[in-house]
Amino acid sequence: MASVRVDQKRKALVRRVPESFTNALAYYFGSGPTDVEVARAQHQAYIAALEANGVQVHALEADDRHPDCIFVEDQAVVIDGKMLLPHPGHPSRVAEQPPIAEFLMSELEGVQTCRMGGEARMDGGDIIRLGDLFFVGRSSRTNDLGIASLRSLLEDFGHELRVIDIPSHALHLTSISSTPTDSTILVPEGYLSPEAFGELPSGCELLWMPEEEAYGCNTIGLPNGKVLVAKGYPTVHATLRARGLELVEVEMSEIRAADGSLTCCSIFY
Ligand code: CIR
Repeated sequence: MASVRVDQKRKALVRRVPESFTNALAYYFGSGPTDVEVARAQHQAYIAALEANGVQVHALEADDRHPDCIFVEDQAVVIDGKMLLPHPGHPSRVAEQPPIAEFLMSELEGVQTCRMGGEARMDGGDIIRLGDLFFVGRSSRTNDLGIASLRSLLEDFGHELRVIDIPSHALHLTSISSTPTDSTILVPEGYLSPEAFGELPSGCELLWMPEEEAYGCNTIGLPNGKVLVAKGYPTVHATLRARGLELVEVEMSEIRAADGSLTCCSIFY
């Protein structure tokens, strides 16, 4: 989940791969997963990598009625002890939310929870956080009413929100960017303009990657200072290593086939 700072990533919620995973939505990076057992093995390795690097993981059971249910990031947004339950932007994904919301409400006892109403739409995958500065993608899944709802939550904390228009050849903001550290944003050429993020706080930098490594720009900064990355993106890896970061690589091919990236598969809380 891209809405918590690196130092806040102690616990994560994931959801197991359903038998129906081959029916997951796939229009961007992938043309659909073909092998559920391989996807399960990759997902298990992802969980193991989080656990080996300081994250306590809870896995919810899969729900075969929801092929995209592993992509929990889209379903709940936890920010500094408060929770926003977005109305997911794709109708087929709306019913994935209740067990996720129920689990988080019991884990975060008494958490202040806002639900999105009316025509507001948002996928959690449209949010990234750089320290206490937030960016949200206006995308095919996230509309202005959804953004207004996020903005009102962030105003309670005094956190700034900047809106970025996501081009039609990308699904979410997290599909094409991430913050491997609280001072670094990875972003591919060919998707966003250099001005899209605005002026960054001092000491922060935008790292532009080649367009063909767009998928590799989604990473997870781990609480022990290492960075979880997808296998196979040499410029992303070399750029992060050159900044002294140690990488943990996981194979994501079958999850990418469903347009899912590393951050999509967890909610940190
Ligand atoms: C979907 O289209 O909704 C899923 N197949 C992929 C969701 C990926 N989630 C994310 O980027 N946060």
